Amino acid sequence: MPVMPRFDRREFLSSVAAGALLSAAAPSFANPAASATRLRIQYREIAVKGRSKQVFGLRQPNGTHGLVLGPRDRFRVELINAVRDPLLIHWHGQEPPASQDGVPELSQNPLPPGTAQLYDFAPRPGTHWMHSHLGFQEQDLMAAPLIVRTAEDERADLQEVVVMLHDFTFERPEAILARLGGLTGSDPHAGHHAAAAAPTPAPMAGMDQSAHMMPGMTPPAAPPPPPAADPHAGHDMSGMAMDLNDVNFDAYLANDRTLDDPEIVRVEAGGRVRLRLINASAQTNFFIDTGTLDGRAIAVDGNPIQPVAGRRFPLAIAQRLDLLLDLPSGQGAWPILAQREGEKERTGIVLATARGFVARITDLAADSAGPLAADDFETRLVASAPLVRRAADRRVTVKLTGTMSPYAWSLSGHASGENLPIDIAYGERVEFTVRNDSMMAHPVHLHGHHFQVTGLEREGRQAGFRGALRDTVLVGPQETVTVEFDALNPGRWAFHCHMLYHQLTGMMGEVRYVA
Ligand SMILES: [Cu+2]
Repeated sequence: MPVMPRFDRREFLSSVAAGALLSAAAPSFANPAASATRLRIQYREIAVKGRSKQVFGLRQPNGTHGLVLGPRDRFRVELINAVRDPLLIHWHGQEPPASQDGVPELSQNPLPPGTAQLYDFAPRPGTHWMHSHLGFQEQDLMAAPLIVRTAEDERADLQEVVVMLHDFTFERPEAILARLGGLTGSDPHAGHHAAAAAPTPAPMAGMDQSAHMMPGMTPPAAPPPPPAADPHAGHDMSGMAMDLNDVNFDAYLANDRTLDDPEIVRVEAGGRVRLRLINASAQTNFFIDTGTLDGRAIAVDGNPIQPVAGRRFPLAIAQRLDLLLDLPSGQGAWPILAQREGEKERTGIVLATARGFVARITDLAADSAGPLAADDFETRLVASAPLVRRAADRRVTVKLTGTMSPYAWSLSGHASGENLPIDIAYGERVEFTVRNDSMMAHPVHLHGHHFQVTGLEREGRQAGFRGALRDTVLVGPQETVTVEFDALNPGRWAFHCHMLYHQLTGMMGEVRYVA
């Protein structure tokens, strides 16, 4: 059952009390300085489709949500826990020392309520984001943009627009996972290792097809889109049904809003816009649709690429995409939409000139989108600054396995024994071959590093290429994706599927530097 929004004055009071406690909290690895930007995790209320819900926010004292750094700035943040739960924030796309990566158990302990922590490292440029890596907090919007601008960005004559996408539920995420059949009775505050180490959930009584059809979930085999759109959509080469979405949501948000009340961004006629798109969804892949505007993709996951033209671009969970748009010279309004893969549901914002007429946009597209993993965008990408070519010192095959029923997933770099760390050594060129043996696509994320995508095997066809640098790559059902990276950031790093409910039910691994 949906939970009624909880919100009362005590939330504010507890936040104030938490603030008062801060002077007593000792940041553990550096002294807080006046130059640190304060980022306060607090409760906030948002209205979605006429109904309110209390969610999390990460705000600076001036009200800015998240963080934008300039080319000469250090990442120097005082993170303040002003909510009632322990929490920890991961700086997705950054390459900090491992102790500052914000993953429970691997990097540091969660921050108790009323405490603060200083983070201080050299930031990596690009469009990134920050989010909780603890329990279900990310689903309740404990996430915000993290943009690091370059000197070139500062010189560019264009308008930057950040668009953050979310899937949104009025339900408690714990209830969603319980209905999926995963980790019943789990502790939402448990770190990922607790989740990964949990025994494989036994099939629950009643977890049959009908259980899968309960409200809030899609049938295990999503109906394929109209054949005219894509004959292979929804099926792999053998005709087996693939699963596109395993959780339905109450809404899809772009900068916290739905299309019945979208954000209208004022733009100049004839101007140039750089969209910095962030897919901060827990469990939803999107296609970005620029409508009548020709777009040029110029960066993925914060890494510049040779421009790729188009009007429709895939954006998997946790990935980022930077698009350049040149606006026509007259007055006008141009929706930028994000459509959920496999479905008609969409969200978005509107770019509009001062006198541009903004027409109402429905939140359902005319046609269902196909599967993201069937798109060939990845193979067309070329990194602006690729890795130097060299032979791999270490090759690891990583298997993605799991099923919807029972709802249990795993990621393993070992032939036998799961959830064992993958050992690498400093200075090595490492090649991961990620083989997806399941019927669902998984956006796989490596912390603390950016890898180059160098291979894709799909439907029996193998392509080797020197693709984009990324920190998150989508591996389609029955696909194999190869990535390479240089092991230059020692420590223990999370390596996992970025679908929250997969991660919490076992698709979570570790990459570990050994001497
Ligand atoms: Cu997954």
